Amino acid sequence: MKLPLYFISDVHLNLNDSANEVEKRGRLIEFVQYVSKTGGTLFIVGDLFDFWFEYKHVMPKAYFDILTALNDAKLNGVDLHFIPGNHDCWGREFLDETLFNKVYPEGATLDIKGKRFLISHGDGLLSWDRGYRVLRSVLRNRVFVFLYRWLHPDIGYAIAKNFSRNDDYDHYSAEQKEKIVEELIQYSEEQCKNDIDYVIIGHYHQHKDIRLENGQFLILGDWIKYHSYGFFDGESLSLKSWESKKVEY
Ligand SMILES: [Mn+2]
Repeated sequence: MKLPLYFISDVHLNLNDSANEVEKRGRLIEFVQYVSKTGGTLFIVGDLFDFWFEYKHVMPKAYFDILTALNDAKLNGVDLHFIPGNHDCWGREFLDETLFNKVYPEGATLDIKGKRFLISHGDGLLSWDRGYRVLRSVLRNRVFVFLYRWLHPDIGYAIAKNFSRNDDYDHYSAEQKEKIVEELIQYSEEQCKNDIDYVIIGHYHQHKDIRLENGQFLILGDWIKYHSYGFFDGESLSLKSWESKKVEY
């Protein structure tokens, strides 16, 4: 595995070109260009796209700028690894073979430099997510995907866009957020008792770096509010916020 390792999640790239979206993309491309200079491995831990659905011969053109930046980084020697999220788990050959070096549909457990990493998007982990876990298995079901693929792409994307519009990523109260984090810490503690050193997830749009008794737990934040990324240099794991580093190179 090429070091250093970078981890990002929950960019939620949209199909529109609003001012916010343009700013978000500019920032992300700058980050990807930075990674391209340092080299290493970039893990995208889900929900890079607010919606990605790939047809046999068709893929969305709205993401051209990001796809190009990622491909440039790859041509420069950066390895690109992808853990699909709940918004972008419908990739096919383009994501699996053309863009990414490796895709882990169910998350990854990896041994790197003597540390055992557990990396997953993190959706469906909470005890009260039971209904969501059923929905999740339907949405990832082969029959569902097969049928959805028969919709005209413009219709398929319009439906998804509509769904996503109501998806406010920061609608939990402070109390609810705390409850979520508490439960996720319990989950991570369990994992770290079972020989995992680092648990890294996204999805919850919270920005947390928590030292556990037997390990460390990162919730990666997002690229809507935090512009955050996990960083492992071979020695230690940290959670950073992206500040423009243009002047440094
Ligand atoms: Mn998610």
